[in-house]
Amino acid sequence: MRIYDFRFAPNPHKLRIYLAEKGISIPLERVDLRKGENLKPEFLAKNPLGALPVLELDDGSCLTESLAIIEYLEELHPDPPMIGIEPLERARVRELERFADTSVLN
Ligand SMILES: N[C@@H](CCC(=O)N[C@@H](CS)C(=O)NCC(=O)O)C(=O)O
Repeated sequence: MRIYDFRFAPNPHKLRIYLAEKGISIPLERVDLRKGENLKPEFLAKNPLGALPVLELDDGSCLTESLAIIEYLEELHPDPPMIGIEPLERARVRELERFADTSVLN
């Protein structure tokens, strides 16, 4: 696995915070948004939207949404739980994440 990342962008930052809190180590590969590296054909082949973060799996396939990446990693590494255990708790975490994404970061 590897993660395509850019230090100064909020969605990649959210994923890096999650990885740090979980203690998960995945190699990070920098894609400089300021230089437009996300618009190069090699990167667009991984995510046609040209957005970060991207999790590339060992078979070369890619996950391209930060929340989907976090939930995938959470299912692979359930301990310690980072998005709650009980259904309502998990819904509250998703609610807050969506609120931050749509109302704070935009
Ligand atoms: N819904 C996506 C949004 C991804 C996104 O918008 N990423 C921004 C950085 S925070 C990006 O790469 N933008 C491309 C650009 O600025 O050209 C996610 O949560 O992963």
